[in-house]
Amino acid sequence: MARPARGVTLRARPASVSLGRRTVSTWAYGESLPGPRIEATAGGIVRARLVNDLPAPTTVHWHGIRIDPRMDGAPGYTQQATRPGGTFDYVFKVPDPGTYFYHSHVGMQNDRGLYGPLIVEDPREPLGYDEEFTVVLDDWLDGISGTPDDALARLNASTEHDDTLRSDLLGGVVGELVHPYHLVNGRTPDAPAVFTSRPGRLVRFRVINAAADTPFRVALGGHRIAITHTDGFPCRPVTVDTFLIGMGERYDFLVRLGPGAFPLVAEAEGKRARAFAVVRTTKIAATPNRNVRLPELDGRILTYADLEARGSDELPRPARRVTVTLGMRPSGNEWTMNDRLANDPMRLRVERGETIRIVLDNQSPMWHPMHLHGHTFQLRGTGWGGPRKDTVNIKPRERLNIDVKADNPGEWMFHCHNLYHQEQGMMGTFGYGPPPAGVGHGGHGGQDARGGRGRGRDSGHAGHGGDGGRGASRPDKSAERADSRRHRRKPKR
Ligand SMILES: [Cu+2]
Repeated sequence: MARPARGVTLRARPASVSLGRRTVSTWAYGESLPGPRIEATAGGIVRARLVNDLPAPTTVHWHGIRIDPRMDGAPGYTQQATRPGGTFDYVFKVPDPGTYFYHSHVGMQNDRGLYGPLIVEDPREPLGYDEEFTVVLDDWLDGISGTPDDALARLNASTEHDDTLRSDLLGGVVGELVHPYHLVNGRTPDAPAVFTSRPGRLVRFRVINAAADTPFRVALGGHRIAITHTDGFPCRPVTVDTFLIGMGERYDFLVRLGPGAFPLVAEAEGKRARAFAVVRTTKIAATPNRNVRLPELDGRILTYADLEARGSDELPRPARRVTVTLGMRPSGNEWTMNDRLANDPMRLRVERGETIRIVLDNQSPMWHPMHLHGHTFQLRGTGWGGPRKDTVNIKPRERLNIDVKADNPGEWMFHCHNLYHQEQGMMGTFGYGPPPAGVGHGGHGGQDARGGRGRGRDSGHAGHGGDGGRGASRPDKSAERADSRRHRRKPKR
């Protein structure tokens, strides 16, 4: 019998939080960074009251959950942002077990402290293990080198990318900026989080990348690890030395711990920086050096081709395909999906019950972690039934197939989880049936925060197409104000 999670209050507020040696002013849920760990059981209900004590509107998005669209925290799509002083009760079922997280979905707020883990337990957990640790990774600048909004403004004023931030693994430039710190569970490497266990214990690690702009390469010194899940869903276990985790992705792994104190390193891929924690199983072992060179980081690395969904998680074969081309405008700071920006987004139209294949075609010069709300898709190639995921990394010049079963009607965001790219336009819509007319769709009074124009274009290359924007064109000035201009238009250069 599923047990409902106890109700939790998320009080979004300006706060001073300690990163270990250093205290910063930021926006957080309560005083803690990450926000409180929320636990539920698959099939159960999560109840969370958002209290907005911020000076700006905010929402909570439950990343990866196949959720009731009214509870998705996607401003302009499924609900209005909660205004300063307001509250919103998030109450929703969690259908699938696994490792998830929650975060604000307004503007750059996710690059502050507004995120936390959401762990959904399986009442029939097939894995046996002795204990589990949750590892939330982040890149941090807030309160140190200005705010994330300042960083975005600097990027918007520039057309350059930092060519020194490179990774072969990701096919070129990895990110837009180097954050001053990289964190494990809110702590810097000089005052690291310590996970205390005992030798011989079999431990499940749940790793969540909550960063805005940083992919991490993760390894545990002195151990090989068995990857068991990605994005909440189980996969056939694969033993590796290290794995890459993009923003918005999650990986679970199992490891039997040896005796000692071991570095848990999350190398900021291509950025010459790292997040660091310690896994300690004996009291006497010396604490590992935070700059230690780990051979595991250069060892056998997980690839998507290693991952296979459990048979019962296989999706039906798709009946049709649409292409989503990812691009960059010559400005260098506008990122497109099917040549459109977030303020006039592409819309993939699906019909309830069908399975479609989205061919992601990255014609832009950077990799992107693409995230679909409300669904988990399946990666598929020739002769390969890959993992179920909700966030997938795609390199420049790469094409990937993601199959989606349309079983959760609504208007859903489909976007890059590099927060800077998202704010620079890389946001589209995955919607059921004809585009909803004007405002008030979704049964929850949600306003279209991007204004009326272009609310519902179908622009999948081979989609149903043809209802481009009809019934979607009621301009709404008030909606323009709705959520702090997250999709403001750019001046022409
Ligand atoms: Cu991107």
